Amino acid sequence: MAASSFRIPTVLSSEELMDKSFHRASKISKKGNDALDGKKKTALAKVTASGDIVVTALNNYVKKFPRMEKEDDFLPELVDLVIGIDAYKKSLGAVNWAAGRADKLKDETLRDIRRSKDVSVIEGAKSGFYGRLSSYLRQISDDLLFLQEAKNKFRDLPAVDPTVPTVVVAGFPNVGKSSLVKSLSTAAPRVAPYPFTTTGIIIGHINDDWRKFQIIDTPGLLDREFDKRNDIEKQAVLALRYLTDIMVFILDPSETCGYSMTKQMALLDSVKKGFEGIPMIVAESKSDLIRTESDNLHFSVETGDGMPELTDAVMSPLRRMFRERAAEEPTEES
Ligand SMILES: Nc1nc2c(ncn2[C@@H]2O[C@H](COP(=O)(O)OP(=O)(O)O)[C@@H](O)[C@H]2O)c(=O)[nH]1
Ligand SMILES: [Mg+2]
Repeated sequence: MAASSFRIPTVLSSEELMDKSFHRASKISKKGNDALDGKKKTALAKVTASGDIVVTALNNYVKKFPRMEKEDDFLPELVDLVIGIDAYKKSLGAVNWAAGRADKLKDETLRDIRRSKDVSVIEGAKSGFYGRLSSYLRQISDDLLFLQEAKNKFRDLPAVDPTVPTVVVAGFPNVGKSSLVKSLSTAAPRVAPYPFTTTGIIIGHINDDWRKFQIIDTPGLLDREFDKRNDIEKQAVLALRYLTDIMVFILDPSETCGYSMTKQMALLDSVKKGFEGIPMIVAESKSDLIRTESDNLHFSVETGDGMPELTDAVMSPLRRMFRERAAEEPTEES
């Protein structure tokens, strides 16, 4: 994965940045050939140190925060939902602006100090520098706070690779979703945070020869009718669309899950509406208990009945997607 949230630096507030830069400068004192020369060298060193601290920090934020372009492993749609892409880009732009201004200000101040032959002019240039530097930082104080909040929110985004074809499993609680995800995953699935949920999502990986797929179990997200959700939950469900390449909807005709088939069919309709345009495989679980005559796939994780057919139904379209995406990707050598 390319960018990860742990590489995103902690963002200092404008006051903290200013304090840091003042503090560094306050410790600097240089000797000169005479009083004027000493003042000049000290002022040059202070302005350089202060300016560099601010410019380096700001440039580092701009560089290390994800750009929300293709190579970032955050889903832009999720970032938009959780952080707001426009506001995010605006804040990064403002920080970039301030870095440029601070850098230019530093250079101009150093030039003025170098040319000066008067202690009071040197002092004036220096205090003017600090005044304008803190003014630039004050102008981006909201942006810095926004980015620090964004950093915290990035941490809660699921680390899914949007380039890897992904199957999402839906259905009422206890129909057998987790059992299926476990059975199809090559290694033990791991829990990843997901915005607005306390349970997170469970991501399993499927290694198919050299190819990799993801299979995602979404406790609490796709196990209730859409209309019955609050706005935040609705958004969380909608955002899931962007992770989903194929959906497997599980019906439990044994009803040992505790939900009647009528209720399960209603949920299926609701999920279908929310995920229009995304291919859906409807599969009936627990075929060791009951096997209906329906046209749906039938399977049992318990006995393995129907598993080859279900696996094939899931993997064929994933393999096709993998080939399509591989064809779209630029080659690595360049
Ligand atoms: N008889 C039978 N029980 C199953 C099968 N698959 C899952 N179960 C049981 O159904 C219950 C719920 O399964 P789980 O995978 O946790 O469902 P989830 O809530 O949809 O994730 C558990 O007690 C499982 O042991 C199956 O193929 N046959
Ligand atoms: Mg489960």
